[in-house]
Amino acid sequence: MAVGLEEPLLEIDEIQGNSLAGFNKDHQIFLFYKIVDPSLAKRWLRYWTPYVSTAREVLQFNRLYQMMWARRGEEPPGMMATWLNIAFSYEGLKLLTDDLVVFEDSEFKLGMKKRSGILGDPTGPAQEMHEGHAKNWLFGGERNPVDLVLIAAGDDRSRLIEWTDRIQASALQLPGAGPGTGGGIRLVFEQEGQVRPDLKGHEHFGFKDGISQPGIRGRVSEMPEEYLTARLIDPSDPHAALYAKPGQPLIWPGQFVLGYPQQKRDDSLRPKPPNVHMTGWVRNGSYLVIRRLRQDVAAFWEFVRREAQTSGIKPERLAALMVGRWPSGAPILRTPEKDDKLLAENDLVNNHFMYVENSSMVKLLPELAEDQFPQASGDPQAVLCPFSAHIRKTNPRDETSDSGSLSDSLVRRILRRGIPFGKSLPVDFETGITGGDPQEGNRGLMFVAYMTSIEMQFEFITQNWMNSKKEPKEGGHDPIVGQNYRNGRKREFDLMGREMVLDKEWVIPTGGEYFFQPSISVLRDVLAR
Ligand code: N7H
Repeated sequence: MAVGLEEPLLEIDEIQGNSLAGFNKDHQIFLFYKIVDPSLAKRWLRYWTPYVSTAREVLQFNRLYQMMWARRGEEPPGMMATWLNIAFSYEGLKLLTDDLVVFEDSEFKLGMKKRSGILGDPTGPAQEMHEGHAKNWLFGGERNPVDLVLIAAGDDRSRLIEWTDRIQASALQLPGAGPGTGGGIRLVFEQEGQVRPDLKGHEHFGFKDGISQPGIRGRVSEMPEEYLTARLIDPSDPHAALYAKPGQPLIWPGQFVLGYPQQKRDDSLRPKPPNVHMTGWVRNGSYLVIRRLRQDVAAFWEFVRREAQTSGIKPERLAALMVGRWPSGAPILRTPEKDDKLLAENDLVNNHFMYVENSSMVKLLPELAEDQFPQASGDPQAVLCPFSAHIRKTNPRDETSDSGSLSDSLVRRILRRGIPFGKSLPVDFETGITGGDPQEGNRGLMFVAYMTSIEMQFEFITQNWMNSKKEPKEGGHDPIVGQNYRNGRKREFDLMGREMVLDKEWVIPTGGEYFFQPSISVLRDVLAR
């Protein structure tokens, strides 16, 4: 296909694995460090650089795993891997190199703590007691800045812990390291994340996550049609030029990794060349946003139960309207009245809908089963799915807004790689009653996202859409993650013609930072040298 031939060859031996390929592991450990002695820290980095997983390694493992899974119909036993990626805050980079003119992203340079107010977090002296105030963060806050993060991921928890223990101990074993230097680095915070054992792939409120991801354009070998993202639409269907599979638009890789062609607002087929700032040593690197979001699961479902009683809408449906998907992941627009687990499991169907246009049959490759489920009707007046439902806020798809049209929503997309942390609290979706002890454990989401402009992507979604009552379409704040720094932090949400006041916050930022995840050669030849 002519368009495909023009897609760039991605340097997957240079790009770290969690961005383009995604670790996709049940267990992850995040180690946040402060650099106390740059030359010792460099030695330590030099030692670990060969262990940093590349996009090629992760991609090949994931493909083999999926291939075996598909043929056997069950998880291939004993097939395991342990992955590692490393990223740096701007302050961390400053300690390791002088060559920093290459960074044009001023938000990255400022760091998350200084942008906390822009993100809607509680700031200023009057809010100092609020858990979400940067003074109280567990890392990245005023008292606990971080210079680098290691993300380790694996299938087996005990092996992963063994591996991260080795990483930590290794710093002290370096020649020249002593008790005073801490081996060049000091651990600021450690967070373990894990896929929920009771509800795999679901976040703590109970909803399936990680369904909607951009289809990244680009090839991974010299072969003209070996794409990073599998193309599942028959080339005779015009959708094939724009979508990898139904509901997964193709986006130029320069939105996620620096140095590649970028998405244009007005033309999805022809990209914009990368600018000069993106081609220096930042090439093959990505900005990485990590935000530890504590979730108050009991408070969320208590609100849902209370509103269900007064509105007559059943708890499960009410919560689904706040998210835009049912707990199984089935989108409201494909099944407005009730959850449909079969639809949710079918990844050729579960993301195939728009907000304005009706969805229609797409011709798939001959070996794939056709979409048998009722198609989605467009919902331009938000009769079926509220304008402010979380997924409609964060990705308005074909809805026009003050910020632009369909292709504008494509330039805002991010690559989400988050994982839950903490012990689950079981929820009965029918009644909205939560079990367990809500006080026990501290649970939430390690929000992890890759992009090439923090301002235009993560901050734009947060500030202009999730935290706004009016954009992309008037209908209140995002009821899941939106924050309102005014009005006593109360949020408002229009649900089927009723204005709801959300007087409690159930997603609270408890730490975070903006990082840059460099290419393998920059890690080896610049930062570790
Ligand atoms: Fe969100 N949730 O449980 O409601 N998210 N999110 N998110 N989120 C999504 O479609 C959730 C957060 C996005 O393309 C789903 O893959 C929770 C932040 C985007 O249609 C669910 C938290 C930001 C999408 C959740 C949280 C985003 C998305 C449906 C915090 C950005 C894709 C699964 C604790 C700044 C939308 C899916 C699309 C989907 C939930 C955080 C963004 C269930 C609990 C901070 C872009």
